[in-house]
Amino acid sequence: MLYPQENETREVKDLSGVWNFRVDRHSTGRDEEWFRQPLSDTMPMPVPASYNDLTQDITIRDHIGDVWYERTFYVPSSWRGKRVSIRFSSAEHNAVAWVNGREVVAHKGGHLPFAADISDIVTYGAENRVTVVVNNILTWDTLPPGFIRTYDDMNHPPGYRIQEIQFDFFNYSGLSRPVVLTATSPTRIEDIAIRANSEGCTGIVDYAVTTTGDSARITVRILDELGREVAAAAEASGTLKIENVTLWKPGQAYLYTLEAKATVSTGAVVDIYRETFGVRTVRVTDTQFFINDEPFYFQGCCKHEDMDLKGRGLDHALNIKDFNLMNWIGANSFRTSHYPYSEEILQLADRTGMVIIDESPAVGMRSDNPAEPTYSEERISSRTLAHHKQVMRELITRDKNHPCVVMWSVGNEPIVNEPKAGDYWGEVVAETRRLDPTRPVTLVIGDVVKPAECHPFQHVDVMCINRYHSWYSDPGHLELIELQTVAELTPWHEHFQKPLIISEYGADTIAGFHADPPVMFSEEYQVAMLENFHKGFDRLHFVIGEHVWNFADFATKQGVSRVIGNKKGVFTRQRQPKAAAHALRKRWSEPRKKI
Ligand code: GCB
Repeated sequence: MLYPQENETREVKDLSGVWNFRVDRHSTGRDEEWFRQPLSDTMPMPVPASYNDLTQDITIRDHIGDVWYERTFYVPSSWRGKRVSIRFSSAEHNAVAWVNGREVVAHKGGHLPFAADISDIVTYGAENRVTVVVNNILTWDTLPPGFIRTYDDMNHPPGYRIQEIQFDFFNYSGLSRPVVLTATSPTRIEDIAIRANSEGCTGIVDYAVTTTGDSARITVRILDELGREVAAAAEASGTLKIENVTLWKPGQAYLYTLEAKATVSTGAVVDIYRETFGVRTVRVTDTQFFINDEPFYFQGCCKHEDMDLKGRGLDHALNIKDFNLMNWIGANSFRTSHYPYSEEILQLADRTGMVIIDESPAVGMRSDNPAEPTYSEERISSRTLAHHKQVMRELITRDKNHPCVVMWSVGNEPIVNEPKAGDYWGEVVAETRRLDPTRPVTLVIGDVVKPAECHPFQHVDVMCINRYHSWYSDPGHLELIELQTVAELTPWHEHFQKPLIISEYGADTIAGFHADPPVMFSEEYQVAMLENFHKGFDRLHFVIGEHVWNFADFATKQGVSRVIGNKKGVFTRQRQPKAAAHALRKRWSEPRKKI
């Protein structure tokens, strides 16, 4: 699914702004067909934004179920005869949309785009209405999974229920990314797939342009950053060569543009799309990760899409600040923990040379009852697997052309030691590889098990392991970290002969709390913890990366171990540095030495 683009053949109308919003408190809206008429009893709500933190009403923040969004929009008369689509960049987590009372699209799963052709439904030169119901309920069949716990006891009112989640971030919901209208020719470029490699000084660009509508002749050309044509062809698919290619490198981005044109039999150019891409190679050995045949060491922090008030809502100012902070701290990469981030974030990464591990929303795949298996028809089932494969398809369809994406992460911290974990993750990894044989695949694990008990890792290219020595285990004992890191990680490499990234390590830290000698939750403790981990990493030749948990403090569900959210950020939620940010900046600005 191509990103909405405005050019001489395509128009985009952004529907961002203040929409009408109504919480469906008794789940009656679908039966009462609220989409038929303008919504009543609404309140204003911005799009894009998560709605949860924007009112003073705790029942809206914690609402379980449907919420309704609606707005009117104008379709210009000049769009008559065009293919008019409505595109939602994401809705957390399930949505149905109606235009002028007619259902146009239903989508399962958050964080990924969906669209509908509404050419025959809209009224041209007049006002139209879009209504969207967004549902935030998570079940064992969704990603992330969750379940509704209903109480039947004296301590809870009749029918009392809560949404149980098994992940550590707030279940923000709503229309968190833009909704746009697009107008293109009915014959149009539907997709462009680009795989760009290099051989010596030559860039090898395999491309395929697909169209819908009447048959069209496709011509393509590749432009460099100065707009000079460096290759061209008159076929919809093929291989193009770029002589003296400039590679896309970490921290030194270089983007080419593949311009595709669709021409119909009259000779008219009916559609143009310009897709940026980078030429780079990615390769994994048993101890290293190569980008352009140069060893790459991942250094950075895992992130969240998270901010005060707007939750997970797209915010360009925040994204620019985050990239500037990552640059300032010396980070060269991050993982989109624990779901696909907005397309706009990947565009920034492409442009700045930030390296991305692109993660699916498969987080919290664990049984709620240790006596019961995770992988069974009651929990993570064949239905979950089918949906997981569908999500990988949508993710790869969306992100395949981004040079910043160097690896897919199929999930975070599932149960790994049940024998069926091997089958489940084996299938997800195989599907991911089938869809994209050019990028390595990883899975992030957190459980402390013996390597032989970790069934999914036989299938991945790179092992990602989260470790919290001196925090969740041996709290307060900083002196154990280096020893435990070396002693525990070495057998993983011996067993699997694959490189390893420490994909999370960190300490909750309240900005402004100080204690020396260090005490948990103080800034000094966070610094000392990270430094002790680093001593361990630097002794291990197969460790190919360190991603601190987390870039910034973020909102979570409430619980006794969370003081107004997770405080493991090296920046506060408002993006001010804790002492750890300065310490990381020092480490990451110096050449890395392995002992
Ligand atoms: C983890 C999870 C992450 C949590 C983190 C923590 O292992 O992957 O989502 O936020 O630990 O702080 O506990």
